[in-house]
This record gives sequence, C-alpha cells and structure tokens, in this order.
Amino acid sequence: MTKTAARSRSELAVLVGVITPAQPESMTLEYLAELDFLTDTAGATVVKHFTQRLPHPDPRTYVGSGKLQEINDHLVEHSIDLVIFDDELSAAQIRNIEKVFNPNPLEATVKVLDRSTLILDIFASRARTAQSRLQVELAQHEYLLPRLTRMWTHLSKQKGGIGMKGPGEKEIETDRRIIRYRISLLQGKLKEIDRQNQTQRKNRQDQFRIALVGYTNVGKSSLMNWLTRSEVFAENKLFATLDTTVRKWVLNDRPMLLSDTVGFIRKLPHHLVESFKSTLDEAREAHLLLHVIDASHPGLDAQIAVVEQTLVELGILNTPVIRVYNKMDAVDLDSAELFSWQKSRTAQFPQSVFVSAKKHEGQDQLKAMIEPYISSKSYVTN
Ligand SMILES: Nc1nc2c(ncn2[C@@H]2O[C@H](COP(=O)(O)OP(=O)(O)OP(=O)(O)O)[C@@H](O)[C@H]2O)c(=O)[nH]1
Ligand SMILES: [Mg+2]
Repeated sequence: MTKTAARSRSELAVLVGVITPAQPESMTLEYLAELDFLTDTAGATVVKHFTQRLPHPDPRTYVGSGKLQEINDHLVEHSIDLVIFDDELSAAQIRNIEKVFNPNPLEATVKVLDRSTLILDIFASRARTAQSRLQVELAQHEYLLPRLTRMWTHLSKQKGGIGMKGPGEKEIETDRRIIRYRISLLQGKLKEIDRQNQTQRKNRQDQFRIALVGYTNVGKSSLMNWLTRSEVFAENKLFATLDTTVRKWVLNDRPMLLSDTVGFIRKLPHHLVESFKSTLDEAREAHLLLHVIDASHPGLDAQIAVVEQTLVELGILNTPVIRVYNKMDAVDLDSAELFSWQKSRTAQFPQSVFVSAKKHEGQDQLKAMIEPYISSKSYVTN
C-alpha cells in the first residue's frame, strides 16, 4: 500500500484509562467517551476501551504489566496499531510501554499516544493563522523536549498519521539543543505578534467588550453567528475554533464587541494553556464573560467546573460572568421538569439564562441580562 493510501484509511485505535479512588468508574467512563470523541475528531476510529482499577496510575507503565500484555494481545489479534492513554504519559512510561508493544524498535508498528499528544495533534491540524500555528508548534516542542527518545524518533520516520504532525514529522530526529533553539525562536515570533495584537486591542479600548468562553463544542461559535449574524465556522467536532474572532454586536442601539474563542477541555495540556494565553487575551480583557454551557450534556457540571478552573489558571478572576445555558432545544425534560431544572440552576447561579442558538430562542432574555452591565458603566477601561 502506498503511504498516501495508508493515511487516507481511517486508523483503528484502542483507548486506555484507569479507575482510581481519586477517579471513580463513572468519571473514567466519561473521560474515555470524551477521548473517543477527540480521537474521532483527529480522524481515527476507536474499537475498544480498556480500563483497570488501580490505587493510582502505575508510574512505570500507567496500567499494570498484565493489563498491558492483554492490550498487546488485542492489538496483535486485530491488527490495531494505535493506543491512546487518557492521561499524560511520562518519558519513562512511554519507554516501558513501547518495550511491550514494539519489542523490536526496528520493526515498530504500534503508535503510543496520550490525551495531550492527541489534543496537540488536533490543534496542529486546525490551526489556521500564523499565531495559532506558532502557538501549537511551541506547545508541541515543549511537550516533546523531555520525552525525546530514540524509539519515537525511529517510529516517527516510519509512520505518518495521528500524533506525528508538526515537530513529529519534521524535527523529532534533531537533538534537544535544536528543539530548545526552536522554542526560543517561536517565543520571539509570538511576542512580536502579541505586540501587534495589543496595539489593535488598544484601538478598541473605549468599547464595551464581551467574550464567549466555555467548554469545547457547547455552541459558542453558533451563538456568535446567531447574535451577530456572522458566519464563524461551527461544527460537531472538538476545537472547531482555535483563533479568536471579534465581531461588532449592536445591543439596544449600542455597539459593542463580542469575541469567540478556543474552547476548554479537561486535562488540557499545560503547555497549550500557556502558549494559548495570548489568544485568550480578548477574554482576559473583556468587561463581561458569557460562560456558554451545553445544557443537554450529561456532564455539564463537570464541564462548568473545568471552565471555571481554567479561567482561574488564566488569571481571569474578577470579570462578571453570565451563564448561558445553550442547546435548550436538546434538553430531554417535560415542561414541568424543565421549569424546576431552570429554577434550581438559577438558584445555584442567579445570572443564568437559557437559550437555543439552533432554534434562535432566548436572545431577548440574554440581552436583558447583559443590559445592566453596560448601563451601570461599572466597567473600567484599561
Ligand atoms: N441542538 C443544538 N445544537 C447546537 C446548538 N448550538 C450549537 N449546536 C451544535 O453544537 C455543535 C458545536 O457547535 P459550535 O458552535 O461549533 O461549538 P463551539 O463551542 O464553538 O465549539 P469549539 O469551537 O469546537 O470549541 C455544532 O454541531 C452545532 O450545530 C443548539 O442550540 N442546539
Ligand atoms: Mg467554536
């Protein structure tokens, strides 16, 4: 088979997660369902999930050696060559796992990825602007640096596909010194872009600025399109949006700026958060945040918690927040249940509003909730 043909065929993958006292079974299953969606977004097909109960992930091999052998048997039997672990693997874990799956490094066939590599890979294939390309590349280099092993080097030369884009293909064979040099080069280029963006933002200083933030795939871009009648890319895949878009939005005859930005996710690689900080400047400098929530998602509370945590990590602590429960059309409750659900959500967080970007419902309520923030003039311009 030619290289191109091999790449166009959907890769088959198995996923691996652990159940620990800190991460009960229901949580692990939810994480794996999300990892499944991430894998699908990256273009591979998941055929099986493996889980193991442990006091904590094994520092040598993530799961126990017996489990690893069981996974290996499955890979061999079904000709599967992609294994994705739900947590970030250390260099030692990767090395030990590789020894089991690829006993002869010269004939390595199995690719070992973790959640972070997968997310970085999706970001790499979705980055469109110079800024987001540089940010992803920076994060990939920083992730790779402590994990550069000969086994990976060899594997990346042989195989393309998921997890092997960017530095995986181009530069993994070069040594750490060159990667370090590249990191500082990327940081320099990003600083320059940052300076340009800052000037741009300064020019908009006197306008009221609202930022849409939230978990990935909750409908931020759809909401932006509906509210500002624009056409920002939206789809049922994770991380459809990477770059920040700013649109004018006229609310009760007053022009303001609405920005749509990258979504958050659990266990977002730390380097990625770091390098995407400037993309999120628009959110950091906003006068008001609309925290968009997928009301129809079974794990919505966990998603809310992740978003709030990420905002703290980004240093966004004092900006007022309105919770916008989107996808209300997809909430499977009868009208009485819906009423009490909304009531309890509002009791939990009074600044809550319920909308459907798809059905174009709830815009007036949303506007009414935003209005006092603009008229109070309580916002400070920097
Ligand atoms: N049923 C329903 N689906 C919606 C609604 N709003 C958005 N969606 C769907 O949800 C999916 C994600 O929408 P996006 O607008 O791309 O979500 P996002 O939050 O911008 O996602 P990322 O940019 O990937 O983080 C798409 O398939 C939308 O059609 C809604 O009100 N109801
Ligand atoms: Mg989006």
